[in-house]
Amino acid sequence: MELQISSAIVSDWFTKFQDHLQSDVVIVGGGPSGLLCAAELASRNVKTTLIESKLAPGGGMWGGAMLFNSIAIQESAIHILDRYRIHYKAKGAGLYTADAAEATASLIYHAAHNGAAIFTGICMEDVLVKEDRVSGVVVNWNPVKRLDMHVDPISIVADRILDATGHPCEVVKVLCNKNPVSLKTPGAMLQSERSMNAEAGERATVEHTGEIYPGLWVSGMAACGVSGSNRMGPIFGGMLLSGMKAADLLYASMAGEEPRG
Ligand code: 48F
Repeated sequence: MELQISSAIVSDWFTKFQDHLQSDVVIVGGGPSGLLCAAELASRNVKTTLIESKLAPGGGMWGGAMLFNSIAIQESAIHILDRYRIHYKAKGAGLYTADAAEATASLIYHAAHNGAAIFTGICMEDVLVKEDRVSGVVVNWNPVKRLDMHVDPISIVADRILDATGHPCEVVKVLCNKNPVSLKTPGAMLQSERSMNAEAGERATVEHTGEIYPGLWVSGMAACGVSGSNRMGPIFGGMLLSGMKAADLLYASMAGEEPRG
């Protein structure tokens, strides 16, 4: 019995990983924007891989604000809560709250259930750049990185990578640190996140969601940070709208291609 249990797990995981070494889209970071994008793309039959460095996807959504695990969402994103069957309560002035655990769990469930391959405990440490285009990500086990073990990574190939790593915007950072690139940002360079302004930040997150360098898209807080926009604090509508916009743009960029999914 023990042998069969081990064999089932090992063969299942390796088959999934092998199958996703080449994907249509690789999403780095399983916060709200990355998860929503994964759920939407997978539901459109796009072969989607999501890499999350922690054990549980969800990013900053679990914690709400200061560990108060309720999240605030504005009116313009309520249709997404309806779509994902997340309960919410009206709080006046166009604001709503939802239970952070229910909301986060629903996004994770839908991403996985719709067919995105989610790999946890794995982090992106570099990108593949070929002919001035990002064409994949270089990954390793997060514990390997944390223990500072000298172990080489492996690569996952995809024509489209989404940086959904939140505040650290790690994919864009590594691209800029290692390569002389010109980004589609103000000043053509990596900007840094500005202080909190909820309305401006929410607007900017959605506005700056898009392709920032050939083959590399940004969403959520990463879209905000790389464009030098304000953080928005504990309101999540912009993250959901950004994930939806990223999915729409990525999907549109594949027009005419045969999805692998
Ligand atoms: O930060 P995060 O939740 O990203 P987001 O979708 O949402 C931001 C909000 O949670 C909140 C906010 C708005 O209310 O300001 O912060 O933009 O999730 C990012 C995920 O990326 C993972 C990280 O563990 C987290 O779950 N991540 C970060 N770096 C890497 C990574 C990496 N190098 N490789 C893999 N995953």
